[in-house]
Amino acid sequence: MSLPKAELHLHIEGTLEPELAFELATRNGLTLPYADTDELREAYRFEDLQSFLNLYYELMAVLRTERDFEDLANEYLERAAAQGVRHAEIFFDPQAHTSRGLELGTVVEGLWRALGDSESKHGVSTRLILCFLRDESAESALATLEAAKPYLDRITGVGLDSAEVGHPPAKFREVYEAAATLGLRRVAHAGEEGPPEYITEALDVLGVERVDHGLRCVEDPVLVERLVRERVPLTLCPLSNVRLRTVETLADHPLPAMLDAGLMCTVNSDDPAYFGGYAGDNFDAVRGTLGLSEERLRELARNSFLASFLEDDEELRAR
Ligand code: ES4
Ligand code: ZN
Repeated sequence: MSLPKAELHLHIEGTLEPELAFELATRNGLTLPYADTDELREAYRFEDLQSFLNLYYELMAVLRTERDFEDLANEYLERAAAQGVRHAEIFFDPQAHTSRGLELGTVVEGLWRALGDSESKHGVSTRLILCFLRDESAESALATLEAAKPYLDRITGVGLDSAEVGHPPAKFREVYEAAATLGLRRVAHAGEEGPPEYITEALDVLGVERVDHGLRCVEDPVLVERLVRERVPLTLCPLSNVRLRTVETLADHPLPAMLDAGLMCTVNSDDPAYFGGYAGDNFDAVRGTLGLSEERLRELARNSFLASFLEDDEELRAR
């Protein structure tokens, strides 16, 4: 099945497939602590978000040049297009690269080499969303936003990711205010491993327009009612939730109940190279295991365009 859809929750660094990781390591004269792609794939058994993040940050070391970021994004866009993705709002983690000595320009220019002609080459329109690492300081986030100023013509919004528990949204109030003043759109991960209160805080303190994951809202009926009333989009990532053990099995995923409650859900892939599938694979999984009707699947696809940062005319063309 290849329903036209928009991908709204995708970390570009999480699209690094083992084959490309080895190719880039070789190209950059680096040695990975894994014998081959099979051995690397063996390491993709995660206990929780942190155990995944450890590998995610470790493997990023192979990304060094503009061309590396270009190749990474091109491979993603090609795979996404093959699964019906017509529009992709792509997260990237500048601090994970600048902390290794890379220039922010290397990352943005490299990604842009692929994103710049994605519409003509892959039939996929794109937006870039700069994410702050919430387990780094608020000062580091502010410095990152400052460093991004020369590239704001290519950056649509800001997000917040990495280790959630212990790093509540309010820690980033100031940088989100600054981002809003610069005309940037705002999203944040909340309620993936963190409590429902973090979702409320992301809305009230950071002014986010969408909540990434938002899964744990189901624990708080009053919050669910608010999210329904305000039509706040949630960018759910079912296969990610299974791999990071946020839900026990896919069959236990609350997506059907969330849709029945009237929440504006979207289905996305998060870190597809690590979690076993791209956007279409996530759609197939929820259709197969959760038994969603064709009508529900069409609703999810429609929501993905409505919740996107496309302008109305672009949105109509994309779907
Ligand atoms: C992430 Cl699944 C997830 N959660 C939070 N931060 C992330 N960064 C990359 N993937
Ligand atoms: Zn994510």
